[in-house]
Amino acid sequence: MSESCDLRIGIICYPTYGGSGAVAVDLAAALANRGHEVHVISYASPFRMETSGKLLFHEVAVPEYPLFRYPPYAMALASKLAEVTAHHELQVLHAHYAIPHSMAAFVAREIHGDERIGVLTTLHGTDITLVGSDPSYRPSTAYALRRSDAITAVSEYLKDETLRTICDSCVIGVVPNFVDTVRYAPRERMELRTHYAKDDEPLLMHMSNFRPVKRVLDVVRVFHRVYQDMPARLVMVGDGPERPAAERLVRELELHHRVTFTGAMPDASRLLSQADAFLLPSDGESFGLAALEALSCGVPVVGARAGGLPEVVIDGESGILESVGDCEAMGSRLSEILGNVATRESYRQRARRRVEEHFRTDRVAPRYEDVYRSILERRAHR
Ligand code: GMT
Repeated sequence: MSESCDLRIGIICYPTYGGSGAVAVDLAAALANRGHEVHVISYASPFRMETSGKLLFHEVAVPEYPLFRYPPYAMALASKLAEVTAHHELQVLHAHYAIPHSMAAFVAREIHGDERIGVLTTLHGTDITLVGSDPSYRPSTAYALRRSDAITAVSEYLKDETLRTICDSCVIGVVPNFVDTVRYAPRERMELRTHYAKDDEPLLMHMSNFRPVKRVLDVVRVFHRVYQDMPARLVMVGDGPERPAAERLVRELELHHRVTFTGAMPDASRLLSQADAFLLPSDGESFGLAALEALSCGVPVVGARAGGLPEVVIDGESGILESVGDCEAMGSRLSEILGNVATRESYRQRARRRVEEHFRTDRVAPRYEDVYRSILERRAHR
């Protein structure tokens, strides 16, 4: 285990429901619990952050001005970072999601004028695969990576994509995402489940921001295939651009009495623990945090063999992975599992075990501490 105690760390993230913000905030809490002083900096308080003596939040104010068609958030962020760094003597600035957080961190270091401060960039996915690789952002993303003292990616897949598309000379470590195994835990059947399914009806679940990458229409098609074999139910948690199309398909397939769209939920951990399977057929998920949360609840995951998901879900053990779009294979294999009590139970157990062995917070947080310490050691000798 790494040495514990007292680093002063700034964590920069997006505060919204996206996975990168959730990971950043959970890491901040874990580091604070391990004795570090952690300052989270963003334009709004992240949705599930609880501050304490060791865990503080600083809001970036972005003033409006008629001249600004696009208010320069990165500059306001750099100013706030410089102020917090000076005031709290931060040693490391940890940018979650490269754009524009890493760039703002270098500027803050220069404003503050202390070359010993380290900058770590953690890549989460779309900061490389969608946004960072767009010609509008690619050169500045590549520059941000080259200037970071260390770069981590949440999966081998994302590391390889970054080397291939943005920066082939970068050195990138892989630190996987992690999950709170107490909040996301297997639970007995609860009253809550009866709102969505009867006792003998398998309950399938999907949870996302309903963006095209999530392939929510495939979620409906997989469910439709399962429904041919058994009286299952589907709960769709979240909201986003593909929701109307998914609702249309549900009606076309006459599944509307079997499917519930709940909209966004700030904390779906209890509901997730009531599911019999979690569907995440995305075509380019760099990691799939929601899949990890499902596994932690003992819920097997059905998804596509794409992106970083195969690093999270083991096909035939903790879930099912098929080619992108092969809803027939995903649905028929899921039916077999759900139709056999012993098989279903062994998937549940292996799902939970996989998380306990590889993705527990107390296994992953020390790896970030190691990265911080090695950065600081290198910068001390500059
Ligand atoms: O795509 C999302 O759901 C949001 C996005 C984000 O940046 O918040 O998620 C990315 O980061 C998550 C946390 O590391 C990963 O679990 C997701 O797989 C990743 N999304 C994609 O790669 C599409």
